[in-house]
Amino acid sequence: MAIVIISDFASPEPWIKALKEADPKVEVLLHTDLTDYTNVKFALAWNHPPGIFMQFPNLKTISSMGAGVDHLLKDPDIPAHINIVRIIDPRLSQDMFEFALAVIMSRMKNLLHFRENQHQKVWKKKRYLRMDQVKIGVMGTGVIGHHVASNLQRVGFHVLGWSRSEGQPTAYKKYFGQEQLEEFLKNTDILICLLPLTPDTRGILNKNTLCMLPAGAWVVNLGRGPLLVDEDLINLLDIGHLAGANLDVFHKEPLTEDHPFWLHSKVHITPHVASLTDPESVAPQIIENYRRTLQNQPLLNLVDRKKGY
Ligand code: NDP
Ligand code: OXD
Repeated sequence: MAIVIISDFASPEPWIKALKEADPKVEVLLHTDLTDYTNVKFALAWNHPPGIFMQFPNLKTISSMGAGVDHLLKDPDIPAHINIVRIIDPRLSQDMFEFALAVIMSRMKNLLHFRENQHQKVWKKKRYLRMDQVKIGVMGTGVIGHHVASNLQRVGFHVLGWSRSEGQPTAYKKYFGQEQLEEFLKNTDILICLLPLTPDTRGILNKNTLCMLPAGAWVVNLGRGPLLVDEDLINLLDIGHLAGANLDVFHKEPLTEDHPFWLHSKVHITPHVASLTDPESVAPQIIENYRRTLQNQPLLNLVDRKKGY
């Protein structure tokens, strides 16, 4: 019995090391080294080859290597009886907060603008914004989004949140459901999108919704690329309704060489690095789910396959 890693990672060694350190007794194998597929009950996966899970007749649990599970749920060949679990990790949430804060501050203090001016040897002052002058809207206040929203509020921002359901009371003002989306967006100057990709959220950042943001708003997509309709964002940047965007996630990753985002002066790209799963930090929960799988016990961080997140 072993944990089998099925990923597109060039070097899965840090994962193997972290899992072995968390429990030296557990065997960890790469699927490319497997000879006997019948013995596998637990897989740890990221961007697996489609259909591969059909080769494991006794598989019971697949753990995502990250918070998102869209990479798994888009595969129609994962049998319905297989449990899918995901990563919930305070470090992942905190790293996301730090990234969101960095992006927001660089927008407010015009750091990207001055970097451009530096390239042209232009010395020109521009007024900055203060925390009390911008409203931050966090779209998707789940585990990560809620941490980001609460901490932005704690450091002094005016924060709004939006999610599918009303959920627990929060210190920041919370909107929920389609009916309250417009009110949420109308009051948002910097939009931080932390939604999961599901059939309901695909394309949710489109010309209709982005037009609801006030003129001069800034869009930050940290969730998944297909939440955004790329052409609609470019149009609204070009006509000046939106001031700029930070994009960390894309329809196709790596972003294709001919994509207009690369050379757009108002688009700022990072290569899906807003918050990276730290193998050391998450190994204990993976080992625990492996143990629970073998003992037929309820799993941690189980995904609702019907909801899609
Ligand atoms: P959660 O599942 O904890 O939270 C998802 C949130 O989205 C919930 O608040 C949920 O609402 C809301 N939501 C889902 N569907 C809808 C909908 N149709 N309308 C409105 N709200 C909706 O996820 P996490 O916070 O752990 O992670 C969020 C996403 O962040 C991941 O799925 C992944 O795509 C992305 N991510 C990106 C990283 C990066 O480096 N760029 C790193 C890590 C994660 P409700 O509360 O009502 O259920
Ligand atoms: C994740 C991610 O989902 O890295 O954890 O995007």
